[in-house]
Amino acid sequence: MKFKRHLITAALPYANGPVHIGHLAGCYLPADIYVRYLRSKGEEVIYVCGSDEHGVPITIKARQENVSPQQVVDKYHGMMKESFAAFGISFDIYSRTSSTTHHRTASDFFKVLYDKGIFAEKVTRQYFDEEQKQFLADRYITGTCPRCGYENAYGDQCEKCGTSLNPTDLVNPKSALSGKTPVLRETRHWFLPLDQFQEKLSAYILRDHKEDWKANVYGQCKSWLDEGLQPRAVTRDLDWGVKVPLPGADGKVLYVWFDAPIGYISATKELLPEGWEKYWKSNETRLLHFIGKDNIVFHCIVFPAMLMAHGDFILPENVPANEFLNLEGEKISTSRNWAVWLHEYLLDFPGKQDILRYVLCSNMPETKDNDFSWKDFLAKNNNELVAILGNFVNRTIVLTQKYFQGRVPHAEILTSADLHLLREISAYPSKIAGCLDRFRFREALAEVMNLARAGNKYLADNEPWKAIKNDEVRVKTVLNICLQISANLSVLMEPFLPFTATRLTSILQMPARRWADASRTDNLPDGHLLGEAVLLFEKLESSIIEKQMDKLSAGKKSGGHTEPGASITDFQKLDIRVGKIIQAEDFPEAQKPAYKLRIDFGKEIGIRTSSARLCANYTKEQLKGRMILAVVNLPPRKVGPFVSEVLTLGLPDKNNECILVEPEKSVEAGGRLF
Ligand code: B3M
Ligand code: ZN
Repeated sequence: MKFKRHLITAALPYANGPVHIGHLAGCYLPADIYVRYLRSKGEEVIYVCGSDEHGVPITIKARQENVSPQQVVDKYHGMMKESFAAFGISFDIYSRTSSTTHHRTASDFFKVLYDKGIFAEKVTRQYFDEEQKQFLADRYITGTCPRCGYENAYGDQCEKCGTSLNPTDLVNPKSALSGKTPVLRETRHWFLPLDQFQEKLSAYILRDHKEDWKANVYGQCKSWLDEGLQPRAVTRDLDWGVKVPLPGADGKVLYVWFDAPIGYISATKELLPEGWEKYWKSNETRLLHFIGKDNIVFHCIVFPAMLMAHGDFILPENVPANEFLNLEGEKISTSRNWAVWLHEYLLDFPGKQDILRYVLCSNMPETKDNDFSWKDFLAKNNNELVAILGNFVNRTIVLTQKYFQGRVPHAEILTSADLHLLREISAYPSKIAGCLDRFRFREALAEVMNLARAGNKYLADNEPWKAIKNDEVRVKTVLNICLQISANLSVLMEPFLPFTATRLTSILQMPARRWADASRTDNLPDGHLLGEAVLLFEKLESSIIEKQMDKLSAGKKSGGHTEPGASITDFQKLDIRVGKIIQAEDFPEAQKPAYKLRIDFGKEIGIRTSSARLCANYTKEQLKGRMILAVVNLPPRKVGPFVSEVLTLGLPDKNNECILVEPEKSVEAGGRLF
């Protein structure tokens, strides 16, 4: 191979929600398997990823949750990072695009293109919300679809008929911020002239990578190229993102799809402040982007065009994109809460991450959309992991403990069937590697299981539990071979089932081995002492299906994922105090009816402001003098023109309107809830 090192990336997930199985199966798991395989071969490789913290999805979530975009990304970045780590996704770095390094890198990248005169500057007319005084991103405009008449189509797409739209195509456009009809206003933006890269991109994709890119990826690229590429705006009117580094560009940021892929470069810089350039600027580096199919055009066309325009960086060598994973026959949907969330799985199946890794890999949507179902999850655990892999290893270890005090017996006389099996065993690493090199993860995993199957068949054919009565020599040979298979399995399963591989290595008391070692049949020397036998997998009860299905349909009704459990220290972080309302005023600027309160929390905390939605149950007069509870150590929140410093606590009445929480007996203002 002409490459000296590998730079592997997985799509930067938007930090606007937790991670679900669709994310994992789409790119993080295949990339992780691939990276672990390369490491096992002793290759020089880094795996970089991070949170995509810019763009409209984040600002939408912030509005929904009534917090700042920074609060949204802080919350989800932490949560996503934890989930990935818990599932053994072995990033060398998991960074984030709000980092200073990223802002500088993205801004410099833009500046290089600008100085080279790459961009076309254009003034266009875009929808503007006069009430909110801001330009509207496509997703913030709804209206009637000109194609099918659906009334809630978005400015970029009608979700009913699938047509992609421009905001100006909508009949009766409305701003999602104010509900008002927006007006068209002129605004200036910078465009990347993709049309000027048409020829270079065609050569890069259609000529250089026709053979090695996956058919689904190549097909999408070809149809884009056949249609003819158009210039694309790379800036937006938004106040959240990387600022456009030009004078007079106030209120403008880089389009999220311009800055996000540069995040791969920034993350590498953070990981290797001294050594990052050899990864991005050397032809000896093989750059691979693992992504989902909705990101193909950005990674295969837009980002390569940016890299070509810049000139300093290498191009992606391959972009192994997966299709989508469905759940119980339906599209996974965050908004409808039709998903299996990783943080919830961890609570329901602690320590069983490898089962999910196994099921997702064996159903990976490599060439077409695929389905995850709980019934299949149960079957794959019980009939494959337990019955084939676990059972083989367990029988091998238990019999060795029983007959040979846990020491590897010497292989005595080899029959022709033994020799045949040994040759078969030796061929597995290259067979599995052949699948992985072509990004055929399902097939690769199936081959690992075939090795365990071969072991089971060998045990069944030789019946050491019977042979022990009159032919101990034969049993020694049989168990030696089974132990060597187990040792090789621990190496070959590692990319797929890293937790189980670690457990098996410790049962075998085997020192670390590389991929190539798995073609040997002497990884465990004669007389080597094994560790304690523990089960690698356990049977699951069929009741888990019903439980998980109930959870799915309940979640669908409530329409929100549950958050991970809080610890007592989480709770103790909240400073909840009793205070006395000293003033209540109308708050006409609030979006929903509310009062502005001034609350006295005693000497230590003093007087604080709070915006509170209490209008349904209390008049201003009724509030004055009342004792309330409030969280006093949250960041202050801007509510329109007013700064709300504390969060007043309440309970819902039957109309879901707020009732205050009051101390049951008289207490001093300032007391802390415990
Ligand atoms: N955040 C979209 C997504 O999560 C986008 C990927 C960026 S990769 C540079 O699907
Ligand atoms: Zn439509």
